Amino acid sequence: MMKLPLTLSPDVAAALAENRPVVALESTIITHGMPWPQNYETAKAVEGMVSDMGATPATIAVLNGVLHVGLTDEQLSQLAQAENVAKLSRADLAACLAMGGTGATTVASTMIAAALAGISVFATGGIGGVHKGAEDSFDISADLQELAQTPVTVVAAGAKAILDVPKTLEVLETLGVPVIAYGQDSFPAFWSASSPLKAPLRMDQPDQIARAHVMRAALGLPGGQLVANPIPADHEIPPAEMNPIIAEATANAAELGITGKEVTPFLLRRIYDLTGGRSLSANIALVLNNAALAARIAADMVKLR
Ligand code: PSU
Ligand code: MN
Repeated sequence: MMKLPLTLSPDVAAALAENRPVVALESTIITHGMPWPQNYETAKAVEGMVSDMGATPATIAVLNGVLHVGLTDEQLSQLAQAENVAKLSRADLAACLAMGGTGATTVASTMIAAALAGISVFATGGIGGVHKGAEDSFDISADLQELAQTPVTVVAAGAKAILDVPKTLEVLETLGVPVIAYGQDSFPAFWSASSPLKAPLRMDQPDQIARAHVMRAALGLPGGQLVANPIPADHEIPPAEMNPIIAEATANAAELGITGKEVTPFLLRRIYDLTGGRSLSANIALVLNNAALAARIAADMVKLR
């Protein structure tokens, strides 16, 4: 067997060895989801939030053919400034490692790395899902399949309205992925705390989420859970304001013939421009909120081991 080029940072390795809580963090949000320097500042703030909440942050990326779980400040800063970094999903990970490449991990590939390292909880902003017009484009993120296969609980702020949210929920149901709204009945809609859609499941306590994760494994079920954590109320952007902007960004993507893995980064950039950066401040606030909840779930998870 070829040895997997997987490196845990000393902090992450020590926390895992001592059964202390660890929270995985993705890197595509840094390289493709936010502009420099806010991407770097946010990544550091999110790591800081996880630490403040008593867990160890493990930001994940591929650097020169090595899958890193836990990055140094310098690695993070270089990745945040690098141009044309590859976006690595499940399909790309082995090829990038085999060719000695560098790339940022999406939700799907961050889950894969986290599971390999022994990390059960992961915080991000939004997951990929079923794109609007998927009935023609077939554009469905590999993140959904990953949630069905890989045992990591992912804390996100629901799904963005750049996606077809009802279809995303249908696919998650088909795949048997538990979708848990935290502290409310409605499924949060990223920039808005609530939506007209009811979440399939609701939990009000982090330890219930941790117990459900462990219970699924005990049942012999593969896969993880999606925790949908509403954006803090003071950072919400009303749907009435976002919807026309999303429609415009989506139309621009179609006009320019953007397809495949370029779609999500293009829409995020375009929405940033169209909102004059307001989408970004909301995004930063919700990622921090997700990091805090993920740290609490991780703390409850280690008690169950
Ligand atoms: N949604 C966001 N911000 C992001 C992403 C999605 O609100 O940064 C990123 C995540 O890394 C996610 C990926 O896993 O985009 C999904 O891309 P695709 O739809 O190509 O699978
Ligand atoms: Mn896609």
